[in-house]
Order: sequence, then C-alpha cells, then structure tokens
Amino acid sequence: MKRDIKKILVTGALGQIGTELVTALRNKYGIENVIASDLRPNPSNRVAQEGPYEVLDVTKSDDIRRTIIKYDIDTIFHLAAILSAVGERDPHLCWNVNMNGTINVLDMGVRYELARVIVPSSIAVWGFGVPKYDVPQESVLKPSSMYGVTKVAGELLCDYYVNKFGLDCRGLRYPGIISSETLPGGGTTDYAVEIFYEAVKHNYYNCFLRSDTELPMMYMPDCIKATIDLAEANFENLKHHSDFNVASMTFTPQILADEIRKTLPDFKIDYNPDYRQKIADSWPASIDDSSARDEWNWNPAFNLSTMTKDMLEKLSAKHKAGLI
Ligand code: NAD
Ligand code: AKB
Repeated sequence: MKRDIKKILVTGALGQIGTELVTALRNKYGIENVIASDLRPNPSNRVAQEGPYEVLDVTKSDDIRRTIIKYDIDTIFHLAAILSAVGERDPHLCWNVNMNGTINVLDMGVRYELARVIVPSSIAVWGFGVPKYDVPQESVLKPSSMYGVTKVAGELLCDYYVNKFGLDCRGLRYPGIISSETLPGGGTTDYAVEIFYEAVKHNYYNCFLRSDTELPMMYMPDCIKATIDLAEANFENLKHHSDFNVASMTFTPQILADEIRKTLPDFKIDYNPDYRQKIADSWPASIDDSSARDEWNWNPAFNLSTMTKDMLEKLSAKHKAGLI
C-alpha cells in the first residue's frame, strides 16, 4: 500500500470545486503531479490548459485504470457527480454517475493499492425528520432526493471499503459552496452563487427559493482548505472516515440580499420558488461539525460578511473586464 500523496488524479475537474481544487493542489504538489480529468475533450478551462488533462468517464472503469497506470497515480480526489437539481430531473443518470462512478474509483483504489481516495459527500444526506439546527454527526439519514440517496450510499460504500479492504478513503459533507471562478453544475444551493453574478451584472435577481429558506453554506477557500486538510490528516487520528460534517455559515436568500445591499444599495430581488424548494426544505439549516474540529482541526475562515465582500469585489472586477 502506497502511503504518501505524490501523484494525484482529480475526477470531475472542470466542475465548480474541481477547477479551484486542481489549482490549489498544483500549487502545493507541483503542476505535473496533478492530473485533471473530466468528460469534455479539449476544454478551454484553465485546469486543462495549465497542466495534464485526461478525458475520463468515471462510469467506465477502464478509463480510470488507464489513467492510474499512465501517471502512476497514488491519490484520487473523486469529484465527478450529478448534483441535486439535475439529479431530480434525471434520477437514473444521477444513480449511474454517483454510484457506479464511486464504486469504480474505489475498486481501482483497492486494485492499485492507492494511498488515499477522497470522496465528497453533502448536506443532501439528510431529509425530513432530523433537527433543523445543529444536526449532529451521528443522525438519521433519510434523504428525499435521488442525489441524497446516492450520497448516503456513497458514504456507506466508502466506509465499507475502509473496513473490508483497508482502503484509506475519506469524505466530508459539504454545505452549499459559493465561488466566483466556475459556475455551479446544477444544485439547489446554486442560488447563492447566481445571486452575486446577477447583482453585479443587473442589480436584480429572480430567486428560485423562498426568501426564508435557511441553508448551510461555505465559501470556496474554506472548502478547498477543508478538502486538503482532511486529505492530509493523520489516518490514526481519524475516528470517522467518509462522513465528516463541516460547517461555516447559515443564511436565507433574504439575509444574503440584505448583505449584498450593503455594497449595492439598489439591488432588488424577487422570489419565485420552483421544484428546488422541496429539496431545500428537506435539508437542515445548520450542522454540528465538532468531530471535524476535534479530529483534524477544522476551522473556517470566512463568514457571511467577509465572503460577500470578497465575492462582490472579484465579480465586479470580472464584470468591468468584460469576462462576465
Ligand atoms: P459540478 O457539477 O460543478 O462538477 C461535476 C463535474 O463532474 C462536471 O465537470 C461534470 O462534467 C463531471 N462529470 C459528470 N459526469 C461525469 C462522468 N460520468 N465522468 C466524469 N466526470 C463527470 O460539481 P461540484 O460542485 O464541483 O461537486 C464536486 C463534488 O462535491 C460532488 O461530489 C458534489 O456532490 C460535492 N458537493 C458539491 C457541493 C457544491 O455546492 N458545489 C456541495 C456539496 C457536495
Ligand atoms: C446541491 O445543491 O446539490 C449541492 C449540494 C449541497 O450538495 N450544492
């Protein structure tokens, strides 16, 4: 069994998190040591221009096998997935990519004795019937979305591979991730990213969730820090493996709009909830992340006000430069 992180493969690397995780990993481990992969051939995306990039469909285990051998991979950050909103529109696609993709990655992890496999989970593991606030690490997992079903099964599968095959597999339950680099790929928390783009471009946003929908969120720099910190944590210190709660901030669309108005006083918002409201209503508002704090010193840096200020600065600069 390899132990060190030296040669990394990132699946789903063209997505919202992948584009920024690949850059952070390349800064840390060296450009040539981080292989980005996704479905699209010849993408214009920075991660594919700056360093190694492979076309890799996670539902095809031969694609994964070929890439592990080609680059002598020892660590996989498995980000390829179908998120909640797209998953509700196409549940079979969601099941196929999230479940078959994950078991293919885990099987290759065992076969090639990888040092580590990191598989993100989500607040989507919860459904109705858990407390709305400070959901504990150990809690009932009864999601009502197909995405949530695959995330619960994915966590259980990863823990099974830890116990059955001794594979070092780790995962964390991200809240909604907010970022200014790549747009999100079809989730329920996407409103908290779209609102910033629309505020900067049009001073107006038509929100697909109700004004009082409270959800846990996290700014991308904290998401990247959490992911790399967990990947690098000492295995012996971990009592949990694939299901760490990680929290940062909680707000509603109305609270976020009020925060944006501190910089853009004329910003206006309307609320026209669609099918995503039902998914959001099934998720908790805040979570207890004391296990992550205790086991690998998790501690977020951003809050609502610092995140909003940073997002508006970054997107205003992009807008002025004609990039958005
Ligand atoms: P995203 O939708 O932005 O990106 C996913 C990427 O996976 C896309 O680039 C897509 O092309 C790729 N992909 C889809 N099917 C594939 C396949 N068969 N083979 C290879 N690639 C495929 O997602 P993200 O936001 O970057 O999410 C990354 C991980 O984090 C996922 O596991 C997701 O469930 C989890 N997560 C994300 C958030 C969030 O708010 N972004 C929150 C909680 C959990
Ligand atoms: C989604 O909304 O589907 C994701 C998530 C919270 O997992 N952002």
